[in-house]
Amino acid sequence: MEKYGYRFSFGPWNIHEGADPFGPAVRPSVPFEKKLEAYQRLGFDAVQFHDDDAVPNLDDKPPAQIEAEARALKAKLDSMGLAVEFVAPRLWEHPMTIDGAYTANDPAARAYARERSRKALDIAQALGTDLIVLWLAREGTYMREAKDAARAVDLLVEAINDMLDYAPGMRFAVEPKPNEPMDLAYIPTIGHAVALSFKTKDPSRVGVLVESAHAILAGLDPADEMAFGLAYGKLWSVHLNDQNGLKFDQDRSFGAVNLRRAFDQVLVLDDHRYYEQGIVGLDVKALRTQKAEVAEKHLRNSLETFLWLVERVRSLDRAAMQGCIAARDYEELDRLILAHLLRH
Ligand code: 3MF
Ligand code: MG
Repeated sequence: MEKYGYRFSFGPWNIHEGADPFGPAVRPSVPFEKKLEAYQRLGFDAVQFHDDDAVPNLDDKPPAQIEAEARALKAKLDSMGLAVEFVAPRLWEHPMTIDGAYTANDPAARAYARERSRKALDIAQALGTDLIVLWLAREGTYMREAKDAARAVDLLVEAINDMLDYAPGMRFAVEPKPNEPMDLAYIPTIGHAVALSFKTKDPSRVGVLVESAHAILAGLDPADEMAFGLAYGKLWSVHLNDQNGLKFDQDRSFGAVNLRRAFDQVLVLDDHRYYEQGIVGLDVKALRTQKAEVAEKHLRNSLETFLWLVERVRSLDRAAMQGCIAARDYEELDRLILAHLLRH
């Protein structure tokens, strides 16, 4: 398969049992080893990890054991030719994070979050990646009056500064999402994340991850969110997927809802040579209706759609496009793009 210089990744959570808030699992769990085989079978290059995907139950393990398990995992991944894209501290399941992690009102909860983050950094270093992703899942409110939203920004900066000090070789990509699980998140967009980075002690090591669905849920265009990150040299990862309007986070296959919106994301990534700096992550979930034996097709489809769109981007008649732009004939430009996508 021609990959146009791109490398691809997903996380073990993207092969999923199909449970949702209203019903149980509908497919058996796929053992981690089997998931790793799927990466190879589907043509992926790298794995994304939550800290406890890499080292299960890490809250109950001493640092030496955490490091030994992470090193054993790294050896296995090396033997399979798989890289590690990033590690993300999972700060949204433990009882200590019920009311938030870095921004919890309870100082003991904030201390837990920092301690857990240091463990995630140890794991990332043992796995040989320099990238940490911070999805700030519970950093926000259900009840606006319960917290001071200005102080929350300072608490986030303090927490990131702590990680910057702890691991001087590591970079941090903030993954904004406006809602879910919280009603209102403190860092809902890429603009917020970029601003946050400049309040930390080393902005050169704090960047962003754009997830298509999260941008759409914020009422924004994912391609423009990517462009904003690129303009600051801070787009260090992407979670491509799709989303049908302002609903729950759907993690639909890339391009499945709005092909032109997907094209625009590939256009901005390709024009700005994203393939030279980052891996294309696909944060997609199989539909709950999908039977177990075909519950990987969302990954195959998303990767293939991305590559089809790279081909469409690179074969676009740029002179004709520039002609439309110069003439300010945007209806003609509209037709040119649609005709090109539809191969007319
Ligand atoms: C939630 C997400 C998360 C993050 C992941 C890595 C479970 O909407 O997108 O996926 O991407 O935790 O940061
Ligand atoms: Mg994501």
